[in-house]
Amino acid sequence: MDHAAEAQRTDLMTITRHVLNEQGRHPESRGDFTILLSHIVLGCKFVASAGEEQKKLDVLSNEVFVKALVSSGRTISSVLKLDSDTPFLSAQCVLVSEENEEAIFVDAPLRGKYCVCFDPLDGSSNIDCGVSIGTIFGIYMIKDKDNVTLDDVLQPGTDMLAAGYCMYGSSCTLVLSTGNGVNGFTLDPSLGEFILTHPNIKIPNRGKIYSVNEGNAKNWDAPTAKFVEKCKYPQDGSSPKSLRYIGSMVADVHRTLLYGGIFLYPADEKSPNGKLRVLYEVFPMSFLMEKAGGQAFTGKQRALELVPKKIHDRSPIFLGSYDDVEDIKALYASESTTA
Ligand code: FDP
Repeated sequence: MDHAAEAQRTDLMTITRHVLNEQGRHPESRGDFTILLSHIVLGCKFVASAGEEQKKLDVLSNEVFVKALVSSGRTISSVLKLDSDTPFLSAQCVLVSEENEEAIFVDAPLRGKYCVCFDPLDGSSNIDCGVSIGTIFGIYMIKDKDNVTLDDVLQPGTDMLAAGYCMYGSSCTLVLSTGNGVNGFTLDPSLGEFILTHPNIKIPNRGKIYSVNEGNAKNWDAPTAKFVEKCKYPQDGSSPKSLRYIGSMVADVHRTLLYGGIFLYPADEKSPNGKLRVLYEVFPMSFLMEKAGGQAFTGKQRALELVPKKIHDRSPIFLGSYDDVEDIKALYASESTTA
């Protein structure tokens, strides 16, 4: 019997144990972050197990995450991607309305010191055909507990403390960074626990895949068009890259993180800010990419240095392997010098 292998197999690193270990690196910590995260994990488990429900899965996910976060007693506000008709209000929340998309301020008795920005079910146009979809989240610390405003969530991505996503697919995988590396956990349905299966994920420096909705190509700017042209017809003797585009951000980013390459949702003439939302798509995924050794760029700057003006702002994004993102940065730089 291989005792070392057996010992490893039975030494289960659950996500809670992992976060508690991380907490040990911050002696001042009182465990609030661990509690908050365990509520996010609960929301993910619920969504993963929700099969044929009466309610649409995206509506249900909204409700689950809002209630899980409010009841954690560790959040002060949450920003969600909401459909105009999403009925999510719970008794403990105040709704701050900006048209139909709002931030929720948690009532004082349940208030904590964290802001959570999340998309409870990203890629929801894929629900009915069984394609992998996911929850994306980013966590910040509030600035001043006695004076909480929307500015607490309008912070640059560089202020983010932690970010992650949970992908609901052939297996349920939660990828998390609390600032120190990136780790992937797979839900073991028999245990009901996320177990560390992908420790210390590092994205390859260069990849063989590009991922973009090429249906928008006629409206792209010159650097994006040139970049994709080079992926298909490289002039340096390298092989052409493969195109893989699922159209579900969590699935496309997960593949990019594990296999390398680049995911892009660029600006185009019709959508000068691209499509993806800064607070709960661009920032968390950019944070994970950087922590895994990759890069994230908007076409103008490092993505995490953006400062959103509104909670549902969008931004173009190019993220993935370090060298692949360097290539698109060089194309934008040479355009600005020739312009
Ligand atoms: P969806 O519209 O299905 O919710 O921002 C949401 C998103 O999916 C991302 O998950 C995905 O990467 C992107 O939109 C796909 O957009 P296109 O259909 O325009 O390619």
